[in-house]
Amino acid sequence: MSTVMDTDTAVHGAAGGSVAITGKEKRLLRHAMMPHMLCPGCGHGIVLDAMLSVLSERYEDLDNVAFVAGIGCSSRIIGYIDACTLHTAHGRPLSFATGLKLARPDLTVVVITGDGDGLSIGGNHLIHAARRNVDLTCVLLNNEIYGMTGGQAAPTTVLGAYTSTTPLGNTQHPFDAAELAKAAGATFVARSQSYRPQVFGELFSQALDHVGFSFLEVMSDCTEYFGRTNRFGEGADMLMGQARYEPSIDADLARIPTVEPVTIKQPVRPVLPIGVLHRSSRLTLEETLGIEGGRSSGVADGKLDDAVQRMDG
Ligand SMILES: Cc1ncc(C[n+]2csc(CCOP(=O)(O)OP(=O)(O)O)c2C)c(N)n1
Ligand code: SF4
Ligand SMILES: [Mg+2]
Repeated sequence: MSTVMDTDTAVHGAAGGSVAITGKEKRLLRHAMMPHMLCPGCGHGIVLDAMLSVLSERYEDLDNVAFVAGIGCSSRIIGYIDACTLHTAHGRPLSFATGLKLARPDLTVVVITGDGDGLSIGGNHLIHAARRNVDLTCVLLNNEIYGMTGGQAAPTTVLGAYTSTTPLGNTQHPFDAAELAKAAGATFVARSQSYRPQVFGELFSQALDHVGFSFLEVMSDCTEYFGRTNRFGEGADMLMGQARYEPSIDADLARIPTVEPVTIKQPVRPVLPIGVLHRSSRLTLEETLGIEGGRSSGVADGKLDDAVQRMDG
């Protein structure tokens, strides 16, 4: 899984090529961590590049931005960002991030997680972070597999997909991560993909601007396990497979996901809506706790809702 790259070519692009990080975002790289460990063609590198690009536009330095991640190839990418980074236990980044945000409400807190980290072992933490509406941004890189540990099936693996734990094809239905976050109470929900880094950048920016729990799912590709095992081709082929997704960045809400029928004989990746899927306002956890120093949700002039006021009285 390791590839030797110098710091000018830190992030892989499609087909085993590389995207040179030469612009403003280069200063946000943690050069001492190079070479990175992502496989050629891995979608996570494209997402890291796009993320650095947004960060370099928004911030002079990352002194007030903290990244929290669990375990996985996706979670690993925070190690390459020159910011305050907390690499925590598998599935637990949202718990650590919640504690951090309550202790330091002035910080911008970004959680990076994977479909295994955030939906499997950490699924419970995700729904409760969304329910509490903690003011942080959670980016979930969904490559439909556990990449780091050898390609086991994840809760997002599509029906029929071959993985190391489903050698005869997956027989379990996958989660729709965005719908799950929305149902659990996330106040900003969006989906993006590594195929369209600019769309990712726009949605990531909106997620950072949003006050409350923002959830951004990014469809990414594990070339090494998911791609190879299912014969989806090289990195470029997998990226082109994502072209079937329709972006609708300004088409707020109300898009019904069109999931193609799949059979368990032939794995087909679903076509899911891309863009902002949900946006609402609720008091944040910091506000309901009366913690000062964070951003205001603007709901009811920052006053607690009736139930909480009755409790106080
Ligand atoms: C408590 C615990 N259980 C299991 C593991 C092994 N483990 C490490 S990463 C991982 C899955 C990561 O999958 P995902 O979050 O989808 O990341 P990816 O590598 O696909 O980006 C697992 C099962 C662990 N590190 N700790
Ligand atoms: S997610 Fe897959 S392709 Fe990417 S680094 Fe991990 S094993 Fe390699
Ligand atoms: Mg994964």
